[in-house]
Amino acid sequence: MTAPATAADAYPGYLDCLADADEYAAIDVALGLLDAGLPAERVLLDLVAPAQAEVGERWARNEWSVAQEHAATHISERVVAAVAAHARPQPTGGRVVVACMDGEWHALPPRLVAEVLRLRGWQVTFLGASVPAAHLVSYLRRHDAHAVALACALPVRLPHAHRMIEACRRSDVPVVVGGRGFGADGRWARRLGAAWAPDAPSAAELIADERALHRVPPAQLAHLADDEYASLVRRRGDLIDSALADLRERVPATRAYTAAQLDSTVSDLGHIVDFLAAALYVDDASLFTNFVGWLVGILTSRGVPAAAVDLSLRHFAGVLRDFPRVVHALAQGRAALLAADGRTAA
Ligand code: B12
Repeated sequence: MTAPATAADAYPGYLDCLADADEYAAIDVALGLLDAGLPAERVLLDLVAPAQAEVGERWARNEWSVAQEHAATHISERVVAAVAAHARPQPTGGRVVVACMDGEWHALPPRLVAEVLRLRGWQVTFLGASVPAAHLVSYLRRHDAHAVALACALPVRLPHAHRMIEACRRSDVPVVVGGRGFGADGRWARRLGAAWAPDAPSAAELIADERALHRVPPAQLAHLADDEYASLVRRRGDLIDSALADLRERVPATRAYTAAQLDSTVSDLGHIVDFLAAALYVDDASLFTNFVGWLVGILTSRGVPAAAVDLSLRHFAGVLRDFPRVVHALAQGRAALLAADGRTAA
């Protein structure tokens, strides 16, 4: 049988390598494509990137455990390293620093961006996951960076992202942001006043375009003056405690939860509050409704009824009734829950 020459042909076999946790076979598939003449950029973006998205879908559908996801992600990282080592382009451009926002552990997506920038001639320093803002800024000051590319995969990190973007700006280094955390169309990047790129090739074009790089849209965050976001963040712990007490009262089965079940309930309640806070920060209820749709999918595939989420949304709406933007986002969230769950909430 001849080796696949296109990423589409190689994709099913490559996914099998990830499923079998066979890193050597996965590397062989990727290097085979390079040998067949496929550019390294295409191997990274048309093979490794969609396979990682599929890994996420399989985890979300509860078909793959966290351990299988970790094994597959580790292999993808090895494949990226092998492709990068194979290509070794000569740098012709200035230095671009690529980093994840503080608290952001999805390092592989910006790693792909970093490698594409390198392939296109930039000198790239990849700082990896969760870089504290102060350390990033002092790094930028010491190195003469042409631009910094900041990654955010989870919308919940947007308030941190904003602080980081501002901190980088104060050191006069142009910022480009990207990652699914900014929304599929980059709408939350525009809200924060940041230049956004949907993918690695667009990031490379933006970074090469001096005028576009320095044309920064103004942030649209006047709504933060109402203090709803800050109040919600301050009350985070109390909100989780009261929602848990409410669940225990209304759903007696939750009183018999194991420590692990209790942990994951507390973590889900934390997620609800954090996504709600992020939606308030960018003043966009759709950030919260997307999250609710996602959470319902995750829970139902694990046998947890979506009604439990609805109870907590109603609880928060009662406790936070004096906050109009919170009430609006929660109402939209409940509507999204109904749509996702395909039933009428009690
Ligand atoms: C691997 C993985 C992890 C690994 C990351 C390890 C690593 N080294 O990266 C680990 C285990 C750490 C992890 C943790 C979590 N994860 Co995770 N993870 C993933 C997964 C499966 C793959 C990520 C990936 O590599 N994607 C491939 C890239 C190529 O896709 P991409 O993001 O679209 O990237 C392209 C563009 O967005 C853009 N781009 C991306 N970054 C950047 C940056 C810049 C600067 C620019 C310009 C462009 C750009 O260019 C890329 C290439 O063209 C995704 C699924 C997915 N669909 O991505 C979930 C996913 C992102 N994770 C998810 C979740 C929920 C989590 C956790 C909260 C789970 C938990 N309960 O703990 C934690 C959060 C950790 C944290 N605080 O950051 C959810 C997020 C859902 C949501 N509602 O936001 C996803 C979508 C899974 C799912 N289907 O539900 N995760």
